Amino acid sequence: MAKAAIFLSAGSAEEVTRLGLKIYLNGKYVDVRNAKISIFDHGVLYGDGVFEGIRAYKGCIFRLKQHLERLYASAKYIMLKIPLTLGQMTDVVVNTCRMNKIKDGYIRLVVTRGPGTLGLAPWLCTKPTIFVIADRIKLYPEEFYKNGLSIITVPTLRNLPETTSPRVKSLNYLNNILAKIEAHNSGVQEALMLNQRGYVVECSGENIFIVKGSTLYTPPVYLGALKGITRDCIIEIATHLGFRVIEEPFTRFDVFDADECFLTGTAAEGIPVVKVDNRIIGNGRPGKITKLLIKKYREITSTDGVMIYS
Ligand code: PXG
Repeated sequence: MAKAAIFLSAGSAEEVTRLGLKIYLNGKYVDVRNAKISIFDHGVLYGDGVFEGIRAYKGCIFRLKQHLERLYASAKYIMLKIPLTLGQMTDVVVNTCRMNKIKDGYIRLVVTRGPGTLGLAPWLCTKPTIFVIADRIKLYPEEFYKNGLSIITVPTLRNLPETTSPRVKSLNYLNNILAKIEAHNSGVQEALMLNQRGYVVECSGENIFIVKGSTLYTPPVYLGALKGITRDCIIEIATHLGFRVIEEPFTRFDVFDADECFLTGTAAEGIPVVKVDNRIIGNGRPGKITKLLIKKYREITSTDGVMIYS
């Protein structure tokens, strides 16, 4: 069985250095070799920070406003004040893309609590660390889109809403990383994560949709799913095309019984799922509605966004 994982890769550390990437770090654009942060940074010591993964298509940054709004909402939840306005952050992201001559790429925006002491006390952290990486993207193998993914349900649960809100895109990704390892060790590409009551929540780095007839179902965010920007976009597209979209809890039974299934995320876009826990979904091929929505999504990504080059 294929051991391939869904991954985003900028290559090895050497390759990245060779590319001469310019990184935005705390107000300066620095060469990747000089993009260094303190080992006392609470982002490193405690995963105390937030991040976003954003895409650029044909010189435009897709849904930048929504990503930044989510970043600021995540930061607010963890009581981390980002020392840039949304407008300033927009300029930083655009400039980082420009400096690296990005037309089609992946942007990683990270804000941490900043350097502090050995001890949790976040109020001893002097100044948040902000960095932005804008790099070319290595797309997922086309065969995933053509033939669909096989995924499994993993024992690791999605972070529960009763703990730190799973709506926060925080630097604490351990649960999802464990889930990813569990899937990888079973020879599949993604992990389906449930909550404590057995409801389907999402995958380790993507939201999930199932299709029954001409109705789409996706778990409501209150179950513990991230409010994915891609998820929202797919809901808009599907609704516009006249499909019903229902956000309500469902179980693995509903997934096995679905006609179609697909995942959504900034990196993966829309990706069909054809097998879950060794059960074939629908007819075992990417579904018609899935393919239509992925196609429409791709059309939108290349025509809508904040321009990098004027
Ligand atoms: N759920 C989770 C848990 C995520 O981390 C999504 C859904 C999709 O959200 P967007 O807004 O992208 O549609 C994510 C986002 C990666 C990678 O390398 C993916 C994410 C985060 C970090 C890395 O594939 N996912």
